[in-house]
Amino acid sequence: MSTVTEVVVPDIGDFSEVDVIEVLVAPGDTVNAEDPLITLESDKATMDVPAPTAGTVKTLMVGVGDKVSEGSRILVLETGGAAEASTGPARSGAALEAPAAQPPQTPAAAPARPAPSAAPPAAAPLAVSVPDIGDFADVDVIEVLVAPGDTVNAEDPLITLESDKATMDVPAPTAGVVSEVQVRVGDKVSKGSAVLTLVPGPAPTAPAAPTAPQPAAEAPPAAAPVEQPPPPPEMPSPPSSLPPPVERAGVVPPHASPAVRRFARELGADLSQIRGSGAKGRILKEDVQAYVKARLAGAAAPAAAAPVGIPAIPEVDFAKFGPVDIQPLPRIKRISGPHLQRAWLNVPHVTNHDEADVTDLEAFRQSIKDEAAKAEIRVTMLAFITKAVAVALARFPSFNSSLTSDAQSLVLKKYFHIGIAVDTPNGLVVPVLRDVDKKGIMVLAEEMGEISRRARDGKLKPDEMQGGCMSISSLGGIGGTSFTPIVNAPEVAILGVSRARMTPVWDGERFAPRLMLPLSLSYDHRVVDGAEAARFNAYLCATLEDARRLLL
Ligand code: CAO
Repeated sequence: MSTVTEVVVPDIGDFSEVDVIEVLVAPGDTVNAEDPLITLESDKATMDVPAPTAGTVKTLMVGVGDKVSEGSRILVLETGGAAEASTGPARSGAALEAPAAQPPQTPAAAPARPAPSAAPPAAAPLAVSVPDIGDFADVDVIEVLVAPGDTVNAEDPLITLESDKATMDVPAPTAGVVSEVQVRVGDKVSKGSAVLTLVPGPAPTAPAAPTAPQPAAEAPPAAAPVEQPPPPPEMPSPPSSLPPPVERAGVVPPHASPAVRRFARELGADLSQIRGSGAKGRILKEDVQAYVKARLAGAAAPAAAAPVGIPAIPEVDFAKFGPVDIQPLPRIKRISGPHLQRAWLNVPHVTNHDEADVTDLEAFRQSIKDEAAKAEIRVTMLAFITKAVAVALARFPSFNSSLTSDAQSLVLKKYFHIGIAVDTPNGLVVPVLRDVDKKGIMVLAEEMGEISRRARDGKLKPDEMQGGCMSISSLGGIGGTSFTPIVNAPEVAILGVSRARMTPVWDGERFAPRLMLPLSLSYDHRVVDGAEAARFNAYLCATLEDARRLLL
């Protein structure tokens, strides 16, 4: 039996009206207990609100840019029954009755620090300790932002702490000069742990000490929604039409302290584009600086960057024409959308259409179906097509390549990994079958069944969606006569498969009924010429027409 649970913002200390900077789930998503649902950011802390229990998101009540406080409604979660079966049991059953019963996830959201005015008389050293950080203890010090001799303003960040759910700055309780620092990166601290000694003094007129990462600026603008990290600048081109690997999928938002986030925002740097060099990939102030420098020098804009100046589609108030309902896109679509657009804009696409006579192959497939079924393997045409693509890639190496970032050379791959687009309730994902050239049809069919099952259950691991040489998008089980798939860049070709149909084919004397399989090969015309593509597709057809060729 399923239970409906309303998830609300837990105790976030003294803070209220905190910005929602990321919404990490969409209606229909299944979540495990403790999975982050939304990310909040105050001027001192960034924190995730986790799922109190496993379940399926039914209704979402917040969006990026909303302001929330303790008790604000976030979403409705259906727990138990089918919802829980697919996601595993919640860590704590109590949450079923008490939706917001999670401990505060925002240890530093309310640093109970002395007010700036509480500074002792001038020159009396002030011991600064870790404020009330909620239920958390032994939290990592991930950054020490000041050194002895530094002058700080009240509220300047001194150190940054990080638990598994929140990143928070400990701010200066008053302006002054740091006389001694008592913590180091890597230390673990709890409420009351000594941080440093400060000799209070008048607020400096200049910006804070050079090591403090906060530029002296007014409240920053609201954070932009965090986009999915694109590929690093050295990658030949971004992922594309098909959903990107999970680590690019925005499942893990960029990791950075509030001070670094603020710093990045003020420089207009998109954190999602920056690769963190800190522990666990955390983005440091230096990473933001390096990124901005590189952008200014033009280094971060690869030759194949998307063209600029494309006119935006004008916004329309659809409600003027009739009733409307606005629903957020599922997460996978939000992630794959920008990659599809990048691939579409970057890759000059051409699609070659051909047809393979698979009459004999289908007869062979039918003949082995029962044998395979005994081993619980479902052999569909796709297993043969995948094998044939690997054979064709060996024959036409330019298809098994990627352009380098300067678009001057080809990276030719000596391995044969094929991505298979799988339709899931939340959108497309593209798991990759490895070393297809070394595997037989039965093994490929078995692996295909396994990865599609896990894709549909949302259980694929990030590395299972990486490293593909070419992708296949098969709509053969659904229908259609042809389509134009978008190349999954940095791959250079993708094969679209439509439904095979019994067709009258002229054999020189008469029309014969033949099962014809439509194959639509989209390719990057910078790498592949039209004639080469026609040859590749014809070779593929010939291979499928005589399965013995799969052995060649
Ligand atoms: N012609 C005729 N019949 C076909 C066929 C084809 N090209 N391809 C599959 N079929 C048949 C299968 O044989 C199966 O019938 P039986 O059960 O009688 O054997 C039935 O259609 C269903 O097949 P399937 O879709 O379950 O299996 P598959 O191996 O062909 O495909 C998978 C697996 C995961 C690729 C597919 O389920 C899927 O998700 N396809 C959608 C991919 C997609 O959305 N692409 C669009 C991307 S846009 O760029």
